[in-house]
Amino acid sequence: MTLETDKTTTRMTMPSEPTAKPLLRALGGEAVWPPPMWLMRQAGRYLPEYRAVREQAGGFIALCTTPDLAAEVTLQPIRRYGMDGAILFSDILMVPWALGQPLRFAEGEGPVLEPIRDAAGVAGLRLDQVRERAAPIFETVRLTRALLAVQHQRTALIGFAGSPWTVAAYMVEGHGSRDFHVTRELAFQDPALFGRLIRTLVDATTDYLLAQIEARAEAVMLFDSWAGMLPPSQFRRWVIEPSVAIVRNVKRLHPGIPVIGFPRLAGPLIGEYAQRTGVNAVAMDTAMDPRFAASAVPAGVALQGNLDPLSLIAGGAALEAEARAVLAAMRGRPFVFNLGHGIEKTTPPEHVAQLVRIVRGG
Ligand code: 1CP
Repeated sequence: MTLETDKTTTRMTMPSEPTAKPLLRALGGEAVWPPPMWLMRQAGRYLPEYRAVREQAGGFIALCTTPDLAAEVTLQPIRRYGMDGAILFSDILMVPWALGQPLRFAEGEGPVLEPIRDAAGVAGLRLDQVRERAAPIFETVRLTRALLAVQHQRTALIGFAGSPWTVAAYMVEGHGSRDFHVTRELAFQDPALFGRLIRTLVDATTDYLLAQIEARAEAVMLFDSWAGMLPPSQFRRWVIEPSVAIVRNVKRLHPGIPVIGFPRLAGPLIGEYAQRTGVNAVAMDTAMDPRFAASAVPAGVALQGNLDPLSLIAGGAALEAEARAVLAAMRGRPFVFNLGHGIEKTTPPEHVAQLVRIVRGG
């Protein structure tokens, strides 16, 4: 009951004039049609102009912490396709980096961190340094917003962070993994220690998102890519509860900024996630049936997703059929067209243009 009241209040404080950006209208609970669209990982290696800037920057962290270059790659897909959303170019692992955990992006093998698995490791994290270390990322937000105001007035800027569970999984494991065994074991074996790590991440993530909003991000997204590997009891404890806290913290200061949650592979728990966390929108992964999500998630909460990125590699009739199926399932409700996971680096850029034509045609 309290949650419902909160949501109503939130909606009323959101921009609702017809001139508001389509993405913000949809996230505010309006069934905008044709739906606004953007794509997860829309800036990236499938674009030749991204590869050029990436090379110029030297490394991936250098790219994320050089505002001119990060703003430039954020805008590249907007220039090409006129997307309704621009997502800050950064990475979920920049929060551990800002907390002082050594991080590098190894060519061809993804992120590598010095694993944290004991009390000393957790105690060594520097919450007090997050704002200062991440300052160039907030500067990218400020710069991108200023450039959008001049060049692309209908495009809204989305800030983001990883959710505590997913970020903790990389911090404990030290790298990507198919099953994050070490992390899942630690959460069972030493929930007090793991809980301290999660609480540190709740605080760091709150601060990091607030700073992006202060730099004028217009919406924020919480990526929980590994939410789906937990049993329900652990999902409630490590995915839902920390997300409840972050959404509450953000809404307390910025009730009008919509929050998108992405509990990837949450399956039937998607409804409970939507109701408990109070997010304005839930991003559906590729495996989610949009019709199930529409029945499980409250009607005022927007849905986002969930085209299979592999159909985007295929293009042609396969892409058209898949995109139309998603559109048909979502017609009449607040919806943002997107992929069910990040765009693949072998995606032909012209297939993205084809998708934009399909979605804009309604
Ligand atoms: O060399 C390169 O260019 C590095 C590739 C790359 C890119 C383009 C990485 C390394 N991160 C990013 C950008 C990124 N990552 C964005 C930018 C905005 C966008 O255009 O969408 C965002 C939102 C992310 C988020 C992210 N990073 C997630 C959550 C979403 C998802 O895809 O599940 C995760 C899990 C990461 C970790 C990460 N960063 C990079 C890689 C290769 C990975 C995956 C590692 C693994 O588990 O294998």
